[in-house]
Amino acid sequence: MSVVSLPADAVSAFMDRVLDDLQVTAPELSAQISRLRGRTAEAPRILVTGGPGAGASTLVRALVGDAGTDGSSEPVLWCAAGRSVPEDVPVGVRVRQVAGAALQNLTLIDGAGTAGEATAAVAACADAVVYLVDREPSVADRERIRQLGFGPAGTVLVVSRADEFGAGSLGSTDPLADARGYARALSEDTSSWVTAVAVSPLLTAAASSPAVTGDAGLAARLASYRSPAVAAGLLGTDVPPALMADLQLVGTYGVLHGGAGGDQPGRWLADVSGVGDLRTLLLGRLAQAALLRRSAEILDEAGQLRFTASDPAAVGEVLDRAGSAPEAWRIRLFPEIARLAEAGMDDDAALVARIGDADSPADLAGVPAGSPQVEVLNGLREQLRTVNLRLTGFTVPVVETALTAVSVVLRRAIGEVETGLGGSDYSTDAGLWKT
Ligand SMILES: Nc1nc2c(ncn2[C@@H]2O[C@H](COP(=O)(O)OP(=O)(O)OP(=O)(O)O)[C@@H](O)[C@H]2O)c(=O)[nH]1
Ligand SMILES: [Mg+2]
Repeated sequence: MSVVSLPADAVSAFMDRVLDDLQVTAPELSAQISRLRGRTAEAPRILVTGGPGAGASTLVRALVGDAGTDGSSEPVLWCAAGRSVPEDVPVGVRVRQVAGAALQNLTLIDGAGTAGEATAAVAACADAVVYLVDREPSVADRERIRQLGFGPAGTVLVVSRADEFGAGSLGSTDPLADARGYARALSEDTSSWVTAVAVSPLLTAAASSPAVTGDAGLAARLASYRSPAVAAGLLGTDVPPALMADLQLVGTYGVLHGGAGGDQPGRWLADVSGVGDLRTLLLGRLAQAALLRRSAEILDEAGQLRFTASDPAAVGEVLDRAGSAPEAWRIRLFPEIARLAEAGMDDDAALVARIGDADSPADLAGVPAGSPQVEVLNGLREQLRTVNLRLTGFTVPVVETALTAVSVVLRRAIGEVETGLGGSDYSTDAGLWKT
């Protein structure tokens, strides 16, 4: 399942526009409006959690670039130094600010294996989640992922400790490659997460440690370990002290495979760790999902402002105009997908995700791009019929809310295509895709 095809820039610009309009219309509410503005500007908050000991803290530190290892077991929110600390951090979550580039566009929350109500409070202040497993995701893992409630688009599954995957370095020729293959297979399960990746944060930590970067002889030693005899020797009791020291430095995986890194073992370790690829994912697709979720929350909160404004009608007008903008329907549909997934309504979640992802009337109608308008219209009517049928059958409130929103979008699309067919002066101002 992919993220709604609305560029992050368009979402941010839209939110700014709505808040600007509100500011002009209701200057007396500027304190509330600037609080909402602050939330639109804040970096996405990504919760990192998973099964006990799956490697969440090590991964967060690898992403943050923090070399410390104070085995603390309380949740920690890591954010950039020099920015204001988020206001709504739950009690019991420690805040750590870090200088440097790593957290300029990302805030990470180490969930520290919190369970029950504590998890709910920590999750409530996050926008998306990275869920770690160090083996096959269990039924309990899947249940936790569902309960976290970020929906497939807001969830990345990480197969962590990948250098030890399966039987580890002494079991398979290349456990990291096995872990990557397994993660690729897990990626197919789009009803639970947007994708799955394998990482080995311990290798990232090794890559940047001064002991590795400052060891001029390391590359040559790693090259000399590339023999089956070394692997067999590691199982024995009399491992030579120099080899033992290298095992501590770069781990079993580094010793057995680091020769592949040539004269740049540090860079090789960082590359194969997969943490860089994960960072790209967090700053890309997951940040996009986080932005949509948060924007929907902010629009909901902005909707409440009409009750406190001195001119409620004028504020209502601004909000109605915003609500009919091309960006608004996709932002609004987005959290419905997560709610449906949380309720176990995977088919409905997939339907809403497909609708929210559509970037043309043909796409929405489920017909090939460039199809004649009549076919687009028939496709849209067919979609609406299916949705209405689902609505008239047995439904639960979460399905009713989501599908009602979908049927509004479909009816609007039908209206737009019909007007186009009628050849009348079709106003594109109200178009679902006109930005
Ligand atoms: N081999 C290997 N070990 C790792 C890796 N990442 C973490 N570990 C080890 O796994 C153990 C648990 O790591 P943590 O980062 O504390 O895991 P956690 O999920 O934060 O654990 P809790 O918060 O206690 O649930 C530690 O001994 C780490 O050194 C990795 O990439 N490879
Ligand atoms: Mg931890």
